[in-house]
Amino acid sequence: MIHRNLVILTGAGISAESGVPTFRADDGLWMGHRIEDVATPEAFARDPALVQDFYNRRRRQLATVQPNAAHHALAALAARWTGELMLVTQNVDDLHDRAHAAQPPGAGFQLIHMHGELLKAHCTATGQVQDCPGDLEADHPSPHHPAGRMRPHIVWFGEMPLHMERIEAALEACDLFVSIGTSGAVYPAAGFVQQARLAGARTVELNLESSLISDLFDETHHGPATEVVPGFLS
Ligand code: BJW
Repeated sequence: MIHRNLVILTGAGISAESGVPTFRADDGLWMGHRIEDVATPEAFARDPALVQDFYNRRRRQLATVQPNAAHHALAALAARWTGELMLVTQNVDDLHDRAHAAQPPGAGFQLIHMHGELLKAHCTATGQVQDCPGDLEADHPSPHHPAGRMRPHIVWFGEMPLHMERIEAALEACDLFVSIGTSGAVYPAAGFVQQARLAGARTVELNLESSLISDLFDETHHGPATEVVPGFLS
């Protein structure tokens, strides 16, 4: 079968070999922090300084890493793909963006950051988004509204992921769904494979090891993303 409509979901595993820690490994990103202390709206209300500091450190760390062979292989695919290709990333880093800037994608390409972006912030009063390349203070005033404060443009637990309508539409229309470097622990992203299956798509998982949802895929290929992604896409 020739595939035309492709949805690719990526998670922290695709950026691991660039030096960005994953979430659920023993030495993962939240080592030293309980997830509830940093990645919920309640945590931000309780201790904005802790939460801003956590994201400030990750923004600084992002400046020290580069896209890897897996990001570049996806960018090369997007540059040559003549059908629809939606790349949905759960990652808040900008490594896909940088890889695609180096190899401009075709007209049918969309990149969606469903869990937000580390290098953006939004106003708590209006929701307006702006670039945020550097640090934010705990009580950073909003330029958009006198009552607002700027917060990381990140989807925390209990908040609605971004662009869900566009993602659902692409899943309903897709004939190939590929999941890369995600544990299947967080919804709604972990449910995308079932939605793609309902649409009749072939489903493929590329991950270092078995994930929580490996059984739901038609095919799984295990190994580091810098090897299995270029290998699968070539
Ligand atoms: C490699 C590799 C290499 C390593 N090569 N592979 C019960 C209570 C409360 C809430 C819920 C509940 N049940 C369900 C919920 C909902 C909740 C949820 O799913 N909770 C679960 C914990 C159960 N979800 C939400 O709240 C979401 N919102 C929501 O549901 O809104 C309502 C809604 C209703 C209807 C429709 C739609 C929505 C929001 C979720 C927000 C997630 N945010 C985070 C934090 C972002 C902030 C930050 O970055 O600081 O996003 S959580 C964190 O997990 C982050 C990630 O994007 C996400 C997924 O993690 P990921 O990418 O899978 O990473 P890991 O570390 O888990 O896995 C890495 C994988 O890579 C592993 O398998 C490795 O083996 C592999 N790997 N090295 C290839 N080199």
